[in-house]
Amino acid sequence: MLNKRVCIVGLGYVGLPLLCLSMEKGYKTYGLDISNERVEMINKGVSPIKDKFLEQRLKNLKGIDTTTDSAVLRKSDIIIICVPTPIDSQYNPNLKPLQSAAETVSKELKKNDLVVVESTVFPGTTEEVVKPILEKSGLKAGKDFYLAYCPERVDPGNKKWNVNNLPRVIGALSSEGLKEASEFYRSITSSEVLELNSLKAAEATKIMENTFRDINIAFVNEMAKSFDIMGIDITEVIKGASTKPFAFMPHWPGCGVGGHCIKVDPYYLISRARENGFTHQFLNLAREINNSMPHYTVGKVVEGLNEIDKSVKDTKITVLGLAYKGGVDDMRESPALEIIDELKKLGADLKIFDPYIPEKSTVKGLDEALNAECIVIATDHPEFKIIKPEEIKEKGIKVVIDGKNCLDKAGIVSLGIVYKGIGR
Ligand code: SAJ
Repeated sequence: MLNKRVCIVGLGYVGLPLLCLSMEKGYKTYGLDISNERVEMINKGVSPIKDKFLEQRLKNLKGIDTTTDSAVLRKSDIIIICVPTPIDSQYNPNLKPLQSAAETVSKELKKNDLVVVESTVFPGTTEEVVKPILEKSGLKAGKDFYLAYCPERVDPGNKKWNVNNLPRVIGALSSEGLKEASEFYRSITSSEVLELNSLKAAEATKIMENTFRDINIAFVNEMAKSFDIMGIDITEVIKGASTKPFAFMPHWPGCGVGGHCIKVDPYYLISRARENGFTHQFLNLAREINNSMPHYTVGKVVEGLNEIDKSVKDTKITVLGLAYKGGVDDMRESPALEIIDELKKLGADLKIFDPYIPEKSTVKGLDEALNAECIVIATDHPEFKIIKPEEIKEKGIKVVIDGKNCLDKAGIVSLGIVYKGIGR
């Protein structure tokens, strides 16, 4: 297998770690991306993605060979497509990056190549969208070249699970393709590689994993709204329920669900099922509940300021956090952006601070950010979790809206400051 040459198409948070791993395991590995800037950085051993693990790996790699020239595919036997599969403003799947990557691969496809798609798609995409494009090469999938699907499971910022040790599932068009793909993935990961009986089963696996997470978050978000009215601290209840050693899996309420996975993937399934005449009521409801959380959080700002006889208009409010989750610099689909938009419309005198995204922050540091009458935690960055109640008091902050339930509520309330969490 090691004599096979690998090309990773798309060098983002999925493709780049895979390129590193493939090289570390001894494969001659090329990288292909559309961004010159990204390719130049990577070839210098610099990661375009802020991730300590990845930055270190790139620094230790010798002979990094990435390019924007698709001719590199002619030198490759195993081609792994790791391009984004976003949604558009109407929440419809946007397969353009995947289609364009497939067009590029198709032009250079050779007999006996193995093409693997890792991007998250709806069941049927590899067979109905990617395969026809690849077959424009004149080669027949399953006969002249192999076609497989192996969903990416990269969790940005996760210290425990990464591309080296994540279990993988694989589906392929033919049994030979399944064998080829499994052999490759078994040669690079220390974990289980499960062979599934179809491309669609593998595509549906990833969608199910992430949809499962979305509905569980919607469940706790709805419970948070209900418990808030009943004066029950939902974080206490989740801690309580988590002592049950089976059949309960904690998820946490918050100001909304962001990111390019959990918020996006359910729409891929919803839209595909709709085309097949099935309506996912439950998935749609979960998306509605999660999409309602940014507005719910702004409602808490209005309520909190009302308690000190103030309105949002002209009040000094700081939104802490732009990223969609703590510890990352990714703003894609971030609920913070919706909260900011709504507070701006209400006339707030707004400051924004995210230590991971200084270029979009309106202040340079946390100290300046805390010069406000009201603060709104929109991202659970570690730097925000350690903000002490005494510090809040000292800065003269009167209202704290904790969109991630990550601050010391009791301490803040004991200092006479108005605290509103999400379900606490
Ligand atoms: N969130 C909640 N409550 C929760 C968990 C998350 O409100 O209990 C919010 C986060 O704040 C964020 C969004 O949901 O805005 C998504 O958070 P996430 O932790 O799911 O992070 P992602 O989007 O990076 O999801 C990735 C996914 N990994 C892949 O798709 C390969 C997902 O499958 C993982 O379950 C998730 O990481 C993880 O477990 O961390």
